[in-house]
Parts: sequence; C-alpha cells; structure tokens
Amino acid sequence: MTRIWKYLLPLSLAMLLAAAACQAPATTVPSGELTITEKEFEFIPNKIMLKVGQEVRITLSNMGEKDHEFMVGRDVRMEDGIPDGFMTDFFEGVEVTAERDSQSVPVMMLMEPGMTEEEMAEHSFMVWLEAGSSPATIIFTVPANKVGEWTFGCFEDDGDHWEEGMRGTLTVER
Ligand SMILES: [Cu+2]
Repeated sequence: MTRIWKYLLPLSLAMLLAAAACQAPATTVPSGELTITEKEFEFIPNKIMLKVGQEVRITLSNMGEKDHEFMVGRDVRMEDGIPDGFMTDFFEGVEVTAERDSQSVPVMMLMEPGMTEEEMAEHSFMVWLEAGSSPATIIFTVPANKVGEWTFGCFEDDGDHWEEGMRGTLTVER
C-alpha cells in the first residue's frame, strides 16, 4: 500500500500539472487572498477564478504612475461615447468591507474623491487608488448568484485606460 503510493502520488501530481498547463492560465485563489497589481495599463494577474461561498480578500495595489480604479461588472456603459463603467455591477447586493493600512475603512472611502454622496450611491462599486498611495483590501464572500464570467477594468482618463487594455476576467465557479 505505502509502496505503491510512493509511485502513484508523484505521477498523479505530474498529470495534474500537465492538465493545468493546458488550460487558460487563470489564477485560482485557494487561500482566498489575492493581490492585484495595477500599472499602465494592466492588472496583474488579469485572469482570476473564485469559488461560490469563498471568503475573498483582494488587495489592490497601484504600482503605476497614474491613478487607477478597479470595477467589476458586465456590459460596458458608454457615456457621451466614452467607456465609463459597467451596466451590471458585480458588487450589487454583495456585502463588502474594506481595509487600508491594516485599518478597517468605510467602502465609500475607496471611491473616487470629489463625488457627491448621491453620485456615490448611484455609482458602481469601485476601488480608486491614487498613484503612490497605499494598497486597499476588499473583503467579501462570493455569492451563488454571481456564477459566471465577469470583467474587471479601469476607466480612468476618460476611458483611455480601458481602451489601452486595462481589464481582466473574473470567473466565479460553483
Ligand atoms: Cu487605470
């Protein structure tokens, strides 16, 4: 019994690795903790896979020289011909808490400054990070009604960042 496992285990691991290598390189998050780095003009990683029921801590870190934002949704919303966000917000109905510099902060504080309270209430959830600022962490449990494929993106500079390819895919699996 023990002897056979000695050979089977490395073999099955090798097969698993081979199978994983053949698929699209989505970053799975077994621990639930993930850092997404932002810079001009990309998110690293840009393919993420989450599981329903998983408690997730996503830390957004702006390592670029420009301000960047993180929004997750479906169907890009155009405003005066400029991509400005998503029609459907992934975070709608999701309870999100936030931390910054190891302190808990209201999620509203992660939105772009200068917005009125009314604008914030109507706006999709976002994490806006000024260039050079400290990372922010959002914490939430992945709800079952979010299964499927979502897009995340940055629409800063009148949608330029989005056009430049600053976007990624978030897949929620059962
Ligand atoms: Cu950006």
